[in-house]
Amino acid sequence: MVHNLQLTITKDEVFIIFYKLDKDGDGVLSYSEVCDCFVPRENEYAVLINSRGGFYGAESDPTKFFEGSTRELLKKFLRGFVECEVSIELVRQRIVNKTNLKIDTCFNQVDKQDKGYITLDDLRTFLKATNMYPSEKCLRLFFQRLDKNEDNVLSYDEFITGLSPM
Ligand SMILES: [Ca+2]
Ligand SMILES: [Ca+2]
Repeated sequence: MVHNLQLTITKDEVFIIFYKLDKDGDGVLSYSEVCDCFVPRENEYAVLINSRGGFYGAESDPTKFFEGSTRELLKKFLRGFVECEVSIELVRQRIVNKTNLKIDTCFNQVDKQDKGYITLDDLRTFLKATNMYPSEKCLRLFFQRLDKNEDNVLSYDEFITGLSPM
């Protein structure tokens, strides 16, 4: 990919992309895991991209796939993706190092009824109680980010893994 797109990227950054995309943590990226990365979270846009026809040209050289402008956007996307993940990682490290916060205590704070998992409602209620009112969209994106197996609840493991440094 690096050679193909002539993208400058470090080993750590590749690791970060891989770690984020490998949802089931089996060490390989499946087709659907890769697709997930490029499909917008907003349903309206997801439908647009998913209903678009595929590229089934006869081109055998992968460096010639996609138009120049699409390739530039792809590079921009990957760069942005990495930068975003890196800054999130820094926030996670700061949370743990500076505030001495115990993430398992946090889990219990959000999971008020001791269900052993966290729902979107739990998270909303918790944030409200701490005077934080994120937009519904932000709240959902954050929740989806942590909900790796997409069953609409955050297990203890998902919560801890999502908020702990790598
Ligand atoms: Ca995988
Ligand atoms: Ca889950």
